[in-house]
Order: sequence, then structure tokens, then C-alpha cells
Amino acid sequence: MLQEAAFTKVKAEKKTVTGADLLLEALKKEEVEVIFGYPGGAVLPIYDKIYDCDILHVLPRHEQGGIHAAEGYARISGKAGVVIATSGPGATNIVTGLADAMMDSLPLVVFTGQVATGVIGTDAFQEADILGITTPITKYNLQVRNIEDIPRLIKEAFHIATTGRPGPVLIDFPKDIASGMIEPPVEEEISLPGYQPTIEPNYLQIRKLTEAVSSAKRPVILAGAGILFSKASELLREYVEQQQIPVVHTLLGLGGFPADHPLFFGLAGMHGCYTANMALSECDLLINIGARFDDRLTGNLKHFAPKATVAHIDIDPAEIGKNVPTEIPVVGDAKVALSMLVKQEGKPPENSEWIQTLESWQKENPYWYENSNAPLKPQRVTEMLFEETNGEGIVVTDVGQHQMWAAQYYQFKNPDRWVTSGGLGTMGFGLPAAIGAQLADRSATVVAILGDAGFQMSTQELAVIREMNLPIKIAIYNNRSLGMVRQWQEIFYQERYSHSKIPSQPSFVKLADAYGIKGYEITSEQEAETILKEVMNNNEPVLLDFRVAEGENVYPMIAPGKGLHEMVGVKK
Ligand SMILES: Cc1ncc(C[n+]2csc(CCOP(=O)(O)OP(=O)(O)O)c2C)c(N)n1
Repeated sequence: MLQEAAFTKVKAEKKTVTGADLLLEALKKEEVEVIFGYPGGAVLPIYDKIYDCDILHVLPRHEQGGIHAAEGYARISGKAGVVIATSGPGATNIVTGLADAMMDSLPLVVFTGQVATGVIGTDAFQEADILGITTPITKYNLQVRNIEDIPRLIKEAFHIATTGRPGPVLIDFPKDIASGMIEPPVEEEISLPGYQPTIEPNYLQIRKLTEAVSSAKRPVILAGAGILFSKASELLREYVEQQQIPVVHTLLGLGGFPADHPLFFGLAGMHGCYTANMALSECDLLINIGARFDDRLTGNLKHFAPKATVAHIDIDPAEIGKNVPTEIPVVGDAKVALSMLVKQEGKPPENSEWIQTLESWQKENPYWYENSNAPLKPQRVTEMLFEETNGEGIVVTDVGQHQMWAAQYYQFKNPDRWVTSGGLGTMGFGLPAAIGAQLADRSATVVAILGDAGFQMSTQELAVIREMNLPIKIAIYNNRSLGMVRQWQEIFYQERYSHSKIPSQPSFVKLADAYGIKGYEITSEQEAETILKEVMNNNEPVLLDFRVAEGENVYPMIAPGKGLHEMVGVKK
């Protein structure tokens, strides 16, 4: 008996680290600056270690807020956003954020607590099959089964999330794995033979593209978010200036090419500008760099780029030819592809007539709206926010009309200043994503442009803004309605406004006050001018409740089923 006790003691002395220790150690090795996490039973062993850990921990007031904040952080910092949620309801609360990050290729490493391995599958308290639930909406997910694997698995998770086409990775952590003790394991290298993204494109494809550019008369580059992920903005500019190729942007790509550049011809897609959509409709060579030809961009595929040879540069081979037949596929990193393209000896295209045509379209068919002092016009508010921030703010939006006005009227000069939920279109994204964006760049002026309805899907995160004193400028475009839904009902459902009007909104100023944040109700352009001057440059959060015109619509617009050339609401 005595001998056995002594043996147990020796063993106990050797067991020096827990699974949770290994997790936090691995996060430090990855140089994680911030964790967006919410505690609960299954992650208590991890939270007990977080108590002594010097990585900043942000407590959102809802797990969905936490994961959207991590997305905002990832988009601006270029690093993986880190999230922790407990098992069961904590884990299911982050599902929307995972789907959002998957759609918009945002790198996240998400840890969920899980019930102990011995009771998995028994419907134990707060058990949810989060691997089953999230398999289609994660780049990769796994459950830790052996404590000694933790350092390698976490290293692999960060590698997978941030390389190739970025995306969310989820690691499910059973409670006994987090609290179990072992001797510190030997550091293992990652080994992922099945995951080898192609970085350098095939040289022959680069040649083929160069030749196609030389012989094109009406080339256009469609620049997507891949430009931002691969940090290729400078090289894109160099290539465009060398070859004199006009550029249009996708919604998520905004800022990848400077909006004030003479070869920039605007945002394309459902609410894009006339010139960008006509450029895609009339071009003879379309070079897609890092965009995925989604339906909001292409409109009816039967009418999309009908006269063009299509080239597509993408790090994800699955995207090439998925929606649009592609004659020149180029698989690889956008920056590497552009660095190869600028070195090619290729004669620039003879396209001066094409550029003149685009310039005249741009002059004759700009975005337009009828301004008035009151009711305040949301387009004018966006222009004022642009002016007040010199076009250098970080703009984060929610989803709806305000999002489209932000994309149309805020002219991004620089990359990585734009955070929006593009693919999933997630209401409730904006406010928490602004928190993450501000944490990624403390010195930036962060403007959160939100609708009055989307704001109410995550108002609780005002508490984080106050607590951390983040000087976010919250601009609510308050049209007392689900504006984008109302617009569709007006145009496509004979003005039958089924549940899209909310005349009895609460006082957002009083709500802000309850959280200790100063708020203003703004009803005219004059008022907006005075208040913006007062608040935009101070170091405090503020809520601006812009009472904007209720019936304003976003134009131009491409109706579902129509081609890009069939825009309505274009200035004549
Ligand atoms: C979670 C979620 N639910 C529903 C929708 C559908 N939807 C898209 S835009 C919109 C209206 C948004 O209204 P608001 O936030 O006030 O913005 P506005 O369009 O008025 O600018 C709705 C309901 C969505 N995108 N996301």
C-alpha cells in the first residue's frame, strides 16, 4: 500500500501541465493579442488559466457578438481572430459567425468547450454535436482526444485558418481534456500532407494571360477581397499603371485599389455603379483577381460578361469555373501572380478608346440622390462621414440599405479600412465587428454605420465599448424600418409592407445613456454638420441617431434574374 502511494506521488509530481495550460501556451506562441470569449461550465478549466494569463480577454455580452468582433479583428489585423465559447448553447451561439467567416474567408480559430469524453453521446447537460453542426461552415474542425496533441493541433489550426484561402477553424475541447494533466509534451512540427495550397501560379498561365492582355481592346480587372488577404494592393496598382487596365471592385474588395485613382471605375454588382456594371458587360477581357463571382456580383449569369474572355486568379481552385466559365485559370496567391505579371514582357493593350468610354459613362451616370436639409438623406450622411474622416477611417457596417450607401459613397483610399458582412449578409454583425476592428487598430477612427434594426440585434455590445472605452463612432441610419426589406416590398411586392416598418423604435439616445455613452438625435444636415465636427475627433465613443428619410431607396439596382446591363434607377 505504502509503495503504491509513493508511486502515485512520483507520478503526480511529474504531471505538471493541464490541457488548458497547453492551450494558452500555444496561443502565446502564436502571438495572440486578444481572445473574444465567454465562460461556462465546460470551459471553466480554461478560464481558470485565463485568470493568470496576460493575453487581453474581451467579454462580449453574447457569444455571437464575440465571434463577429473576432471577424472584425481578423479583417483589419490580417491575423486570426480567437474565440472561446462554452459547450451547448455557447457553441451554438457562434454558428452564425462561423458561417459568416466561412463565406467571407476570414481567419478564425475558435475553441468550444465540450462535455467530458466519457459522456459524449449521452445527451449530457449542455452537450451539442458542434462538429456535426459546423462541418459545412468551417474550413476545418476537430475534437481534441489526446492532451499531448494539443500544441500540434493548435499550431495546425492557426496554419490552416490563415494560409491559402483563409477561413474559420474550430477546435472542440472536452472538459476532461482541458483539465487533464500530463508531462509537458515534446514540441511536434505540423504535418498536413493533405493541405498544400498552391501559392505560385503556373508560369504558362501567366504567359497566356499576358498575351490576352496585349491583344485586348476592352480589358477590365475585377478586384476582390483576395487582393486584401494577400496584401497585393501595391502590386495591383503597379500592374494597372503599367498596363493601363481599368479596375472595378467587388463589395468585399473595396479599398484594394484607391477610389481616387483615374483607372478606378467603381463598385460592381447589384447596387454597383453604372460604369462598373457596364464595364463588366462590355469588356472583351475580364481579369478576376481574388473574387468568387457570387450572384450579387454577376446578376443573371446568362448575361454576365457575354463578350469577354475570362481570366481568374484565385488561391482556391474550387472557385475557378464554379459559376463563370473561365478560359484562363490561374491558381495561386494574388500577390505572387501580380509580381509575375509585372515582370512579363507584354505590350500594353490598345485600349484608349475603351478608357474614354468608361470616363464618359462615369461622368454622365454617377450615383445620384435628391438632397434635402430635412429629412436628412442617408447618402449625404455617408458623404459627410467620408469628409470628416478624410476617407481614412475604418468603416464597419451592418446589413441593409445603409451598407450599400456606405459602399457607394465612402471612397476608400487605402486597403483594410472596410469591414462588412458580404456573403452571408448577417444583421447584427456591425456593432461587434467594429469592436474587433478598433482593437486591431487602436489609432484609427472607426465608424460603425448601422441600420436601426440591425443595431438592435447586438445592442448589448455597447457595454463592451463603454467598458473598454473604445472611441467608436456609431452612426445609426434610422429610417424606422427594415429598409432593404421595405425597398424590395415596394418594388417587387406592390408596396405591401409586411412587417418591415417599425414606427415605434426605442430612444437610442436613452439606450446609449444607459450604457454611459453619449448620444445625439440628428434630424437635419445642418445639425449633422455641427455635431460631427464636435464628436468625430474626440477620444470617446458616441452614438449618432441620424433620423434619415424613411422611403429612400438604394439605386442603381439590378432586379433578381436580370443582367448587369439592366440596372434601374440610373441617373439619366
Ligand atoms: C440575421 C438577419 N435576418 C434577416 C435579414 C434580412 N434582411 C436584410 S436587410 C434587412 C433590413 C435591415 O434593416 P436595418 O438594419 O434597419 O437597415 P436598413 O436596410 O434600413 O439600412 C433584413 C431584415 C438579414 N440579412 N440578417
